[in-house]
Amino acid sequence: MNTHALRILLLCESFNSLSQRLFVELRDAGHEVSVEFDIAPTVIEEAVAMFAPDLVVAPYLKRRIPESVWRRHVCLVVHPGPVGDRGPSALDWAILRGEGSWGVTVLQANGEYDAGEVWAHADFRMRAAPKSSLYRHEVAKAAVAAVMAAVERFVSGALRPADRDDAAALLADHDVSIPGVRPGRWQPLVRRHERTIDWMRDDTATVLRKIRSGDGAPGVVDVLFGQPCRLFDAHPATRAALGRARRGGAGDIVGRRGPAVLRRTIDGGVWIGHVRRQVPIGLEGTGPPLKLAATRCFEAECELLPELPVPLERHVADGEFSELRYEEHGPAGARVGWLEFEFHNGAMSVRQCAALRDALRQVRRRDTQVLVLAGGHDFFSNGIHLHEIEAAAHRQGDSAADASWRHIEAIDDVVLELITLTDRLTVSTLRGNAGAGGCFLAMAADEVWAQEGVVLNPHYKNMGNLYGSEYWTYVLPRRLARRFGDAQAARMAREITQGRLPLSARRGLALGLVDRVLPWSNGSLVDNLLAQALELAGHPQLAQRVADKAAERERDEARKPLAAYRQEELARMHRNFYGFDPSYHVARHYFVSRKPQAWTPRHLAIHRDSASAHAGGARREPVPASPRGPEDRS
Ligand code: COA
Ligand code: THG
Repeated sequence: MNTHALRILLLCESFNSLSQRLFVELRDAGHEVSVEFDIAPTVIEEAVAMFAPDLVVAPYLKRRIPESVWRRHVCLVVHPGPVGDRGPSALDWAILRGEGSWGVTVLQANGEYDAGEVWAHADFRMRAAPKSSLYRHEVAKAAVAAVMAAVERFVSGALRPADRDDAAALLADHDVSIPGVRPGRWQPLVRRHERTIDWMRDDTATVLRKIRSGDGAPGVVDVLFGQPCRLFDAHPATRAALGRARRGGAGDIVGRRGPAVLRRTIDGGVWIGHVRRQVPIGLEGTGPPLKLAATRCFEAECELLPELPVPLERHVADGEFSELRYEEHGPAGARVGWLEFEFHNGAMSVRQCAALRDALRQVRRRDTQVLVLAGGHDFFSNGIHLHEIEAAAHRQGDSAADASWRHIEAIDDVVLELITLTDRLTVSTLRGNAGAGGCFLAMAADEVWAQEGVVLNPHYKNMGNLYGSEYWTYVLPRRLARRFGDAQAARMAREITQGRLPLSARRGLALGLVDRVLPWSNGSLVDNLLAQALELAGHPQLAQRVADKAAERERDEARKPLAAYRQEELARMHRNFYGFDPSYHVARHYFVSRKPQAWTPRHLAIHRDSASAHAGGARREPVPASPRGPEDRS
């Protein structure tokens, strides 16, 4: 047990990826962590009074921490900018200005935004990527490093922030003018016109910078097919794609591929993957403005555009934008198939599920010993596409329930394809987070390898008590049983799915949900993963493992057919979709509309849980018994 365990209150706008990441890291480090959303200043005051935290950390907060709180507690704000930077649009500006390096600063809240004393900071090199992607990778990693350093400083009794001299030197390094540890460079909120694209003037690099700076929110206000909308998810187009597209001038839409439309710029072109249509004035009641694939949002218009497909098997270096990509590595007999599916936000529509299922059917005919399901760069998968489903509620002759049903059948088909691939080993590699059905999709493979820092949410309950499918009732207990035996597995599966807390990759490893955690290294993650997959493919015991796997599948099928698991899960899902209790539909509507929450869920706000408040005790969570057996436990 950590003798310096602190009670840490996380204050955030919502339980987003950064908040979740800090939550799991702080808990893994032995601290007792509770969460409160910024509902109102009085709610924050109440939470602080109930939890009596040693430390308050604000990873994602847009409003002021009340004076009554920061005067009495050390409140550390995580600012996604380097020392000296201040303001609400830090990363947006860094992208717009093309900064080469950036950072995260942990500073103490006081009466002025981001002007308090610096406790820790960490820097990173910028990458040409959307804001959301930088936020999920570089910012999250730097934030963890800086928060951990600040917490250590707090624990070690150095209750003062970094030495004033130290901080002053840092500020000088960063060319900040205000002396005396008073960071100075205030950057205001990015205004709409600062991102507006001038298609007649802006080159491809500028267009990409503008769209990336506003991704995933608030997007770039523009017009497509005469309709006002916001643009997201932009990728540069290759010469090859432009050569096959319709002719046209800058600003013209000249082709489509998968979710995206191709738009010419003055010196090339960009793919625009996702858009949010502005709801016309007077029609606000017709539903929330949803972020959807561009080709889905403008279905009729896109039918008139040439489709510009690319083959599934491609090398990454060709730079072609596409959701699916496959390549092979290694010698015959020890070959690895590498299948990436880059689905925006990890959300999987019926179209995307079908494409992935077809890709799996195609690549299973290839002579490979290991198939890697590489997911996407930012997410492995977040399960069925909730925005698509919501959109169906507003389509004539369709409904959210019907769309949910189609989606769950489609993703189940993907999982089935994977489970029944018994003539080789399969590995899911998690380069980014996985949630809900996406987590169980990963676990349907023989092995799960995760990058350090990945956060898993292997549960559905947060989505209005959704029961879930994706054969989770097969794959989750199966995984746990291999490590802990049948009886334990059932209990742990219940705790994981009912507890509905995020888990770090390391915690996943301890629980048997993950088989390998890849530590940060200087080399590329993909190279590392590939090297390990090649080693597995060439392993002398591989043939035996594959034979064992096929035999296990046959035994499992005889004991209870996969069709039975699916049928039982879908019977429960049918009730969620079509039954009397609308919880799932309500939760989904709130999720896709990004409606502010009215309260913090009880499983996060443990200070509101009377049993544990003031007890100082750790939260209950799935605990694997010692692998040596229960008798060893005392
Ligand atoms: N369908 C559609 N969109 C999804 C999605 C899904 N299943 N999962 C995530 N997204 C979108 C969010 O709407 C958000 O959109 P944005 O581009 O407008 O920002 C974006 O992905 C990122 O989501 P956010 O919640 O901000 O990301 P996060 O990394 O901070 O949190 C999760 C990740 C998994 C906790 C959260 O996205 C979640 O709960 N997703 C729902 C999972 C689910 O219930 N799936 C359906 C059951 S199978
Ligand atoms: N001290 C205190 N509370 C804080 C911070 C602090 N709360 C979180 C905050 N830091 C994080 N940083 C900022 C910096 C600027 C703004 C918001 C959070 C900001 N907000 C605009 C406003 O309030 O008018 C609105 C902008 C928006 O809509 O995003 O400028 O250091 N006590």
